[in-house]
Amino acid sequence: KVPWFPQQIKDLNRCNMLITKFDPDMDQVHPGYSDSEYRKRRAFICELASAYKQGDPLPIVEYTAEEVFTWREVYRQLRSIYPGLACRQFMDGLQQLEKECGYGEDRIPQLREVSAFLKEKTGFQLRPVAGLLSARDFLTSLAFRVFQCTQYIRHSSAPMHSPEPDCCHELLGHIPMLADKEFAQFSQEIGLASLGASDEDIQKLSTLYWFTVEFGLCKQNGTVKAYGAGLLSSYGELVYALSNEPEYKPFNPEETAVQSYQDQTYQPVYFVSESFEDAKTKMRRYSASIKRPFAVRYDPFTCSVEVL
Ligand code: H2B
Ligand code: FE
Repeated sequence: KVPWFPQQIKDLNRCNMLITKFDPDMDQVHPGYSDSEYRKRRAFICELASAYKQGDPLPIVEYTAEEVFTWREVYRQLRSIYPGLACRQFMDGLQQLEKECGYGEDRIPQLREVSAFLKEKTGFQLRPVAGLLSARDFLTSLAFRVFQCTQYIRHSSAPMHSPEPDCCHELLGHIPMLADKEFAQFSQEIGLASLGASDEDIQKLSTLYWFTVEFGLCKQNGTVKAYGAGLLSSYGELVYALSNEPEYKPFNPEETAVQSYQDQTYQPVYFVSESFEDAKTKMRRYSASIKRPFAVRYDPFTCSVEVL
């Protein structure tokens, strides 16, 4: 039996299954676990996301001075090392965001303005989400060029590390890449491949997503650069990934899809793509090999998925 999947963009209102693994209310090692003020603030921002329906204006959050302080620290540190370590597409996107979308260390950009910016660049739009989503629901939204984005910020005691996605991860790691046309297409294609896929195939696609969109490296002008958002939003892991310590393997979907991975600490292995073009071609071949009793096509005029 084929698992249910959304066919219209408004069906994404049903794709909101959260994973509580790294939630500060549940996870005793979360840096915010014993800070009741922080947990209250988180709950407030998460309620905005839970109440959101497709088509609503994105919620505006008035960030506190403490939250902006955390953002500033993250922004400063990361911004200073990007030029040598981030891929060209990321740098291009970030520079445009700085020029056209109010990115900088002094304020946390609002999802509403970032979404409008992306919409013009690549057709991607944002949707607020209350925390870590199930892999299926997360990947599914990519099929519609919708990126589910957390809006709360990490705890101020640990600006350089967050066990779960937060707005620093989304805004600094993911958004600049989603402003690139080719990368946007790559992301949507993973999403389309996930629609109605078996749990086993979702697991594999999720691992592929992990080693590309989150922790991917690519070659540019003979050097290896980072394009994965998990790297580009973590000072420590970004430096580590591009040192000569970790193992590198060439990106190859069949092999990458079954590699085990770490979500508590740095990755022991990273996959290097020759280029986005190359990664896209290989992913396409892989996706075509996934067995489904139907084909899907995205219709951008109606923002819906046709089942063929
Ligand atoms: N949920 C949220 N909110 N953000 C993510 O970046 C994310 C997610 N990534 N759920 C997903 C899981 C990813 O790790 C893969 C698809 O499992
Ligand atoms: Fe992410």
